[in-house]
Amino acid sequence: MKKMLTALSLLASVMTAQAAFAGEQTITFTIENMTCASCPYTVKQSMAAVPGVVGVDVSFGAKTATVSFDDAKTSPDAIAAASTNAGYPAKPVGQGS
Ligand SMILES: [Cu+2]
Repeated sequence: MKKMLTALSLLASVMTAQAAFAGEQTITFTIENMTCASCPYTVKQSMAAVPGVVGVDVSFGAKTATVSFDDAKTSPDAIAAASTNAGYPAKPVGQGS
């Protein structure tokens, strides 16, 4: 019971935080084909070029890219497409394959 209450209050605080940053979301993608240390740079540049993207953090080790974006200006699909078109297929984490 206590655990559930903790989870609920955590959820409430997350929702409050999202309201404070209306429109800005963060999503993590898995990135394929990153084979050398300069690949993350290419992925970052291609994602950052999408209008509405606020920030990109690419991890070469984890093969992921965490992207902050304004959901009024772009979408996860558009961001993934930018990386995919650059030769690095991107898929949102947690949405299967
Ligand atoms: Cu490379």
